[in-house]
Amino acid sequence: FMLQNDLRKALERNELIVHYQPRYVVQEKQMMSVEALVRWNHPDWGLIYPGEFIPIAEETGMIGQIGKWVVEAVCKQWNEWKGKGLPPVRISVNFSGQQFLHKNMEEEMKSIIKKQEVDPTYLEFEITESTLMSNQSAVLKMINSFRNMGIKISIDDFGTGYSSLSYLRKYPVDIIKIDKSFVQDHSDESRALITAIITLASQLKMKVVVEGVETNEQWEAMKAMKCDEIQGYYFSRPLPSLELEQFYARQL
Ligand code: G
Ligand code: G
Ligand code: MN
Ligand code: NA
Repeated sequence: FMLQNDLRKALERNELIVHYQPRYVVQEKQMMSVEALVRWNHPDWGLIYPGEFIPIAEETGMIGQIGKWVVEAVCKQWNEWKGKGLPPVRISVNFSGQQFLHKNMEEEMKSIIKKQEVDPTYLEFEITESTLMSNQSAVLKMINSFRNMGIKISIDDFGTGYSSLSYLRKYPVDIIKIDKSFVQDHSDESRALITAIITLASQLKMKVVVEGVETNEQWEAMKAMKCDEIQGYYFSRPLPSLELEQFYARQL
């Protein structure tokens, strides 16, 4: 319907924007990476969130183009911050399953990274358990080739899908992002699961990010549990790039 047609024009009209949510590294006591979250600045409807248009992009086959646009925008941003003399931050980008397995994705990512002259070790691609479940050999191949390029791979919303443990054995991922539902439900069971995931990840040489930390109590609890990184409204909401820059500069 309407949004669908508008989305086709959104790219050429430059209506997509990227917000950045800081991630706090517990050991370093500072922000060292950010998650890129795309938004659509619609001329009539205002800011539209990805939950509303990413599904449309998938149904209409525009997800490949939008994904490329996001990675390119992120690379440009990384260079802009570098040019301003800020110490480099790692930027993570969300990939839907369809997007991760999109035809020529590997070559296209390579060419964007080369053209933008970004150090790929500062990029991270987030995929979900449902992606890991889909076309397993193709997904494994993509993970391996991105990691060979130096890009980090994380499992997003960890714990909300299925068979998490077999995926940890099967796929060489760098980071586990524990879904926000675990920290937000204050049950003993959820806390025990977070502890168990942190222990397991450290044995597997993977890092753990706890998402959705909103209160001081949750913040202190997660620091005490020695997760590697914390992301959530308590530290910062996702911010427009200029505000992120100011947020980052304040800690330097
Ligand atoms: O920021 P917000 O809460 O609106 O994000 C909602 C969802 O949209 C999250 O699940 C996030 O992973 C997804 N999302 C945000 N940016 C992108 C993107 O660039 N590509 C894809 N595929 N998903 C995104
Ligand atoms: O699915 P994914 O993890 O990519 O989605 C991240 C989404 O979670 C973003 O849209 C972001 O706005 C949202 N988010 C980030 N921190 C918090 C938080 O502390 N609480 C809640 N409820 N949502 C958060
Ligand atoms: Mn994410
Ligand atoms: Na998540």
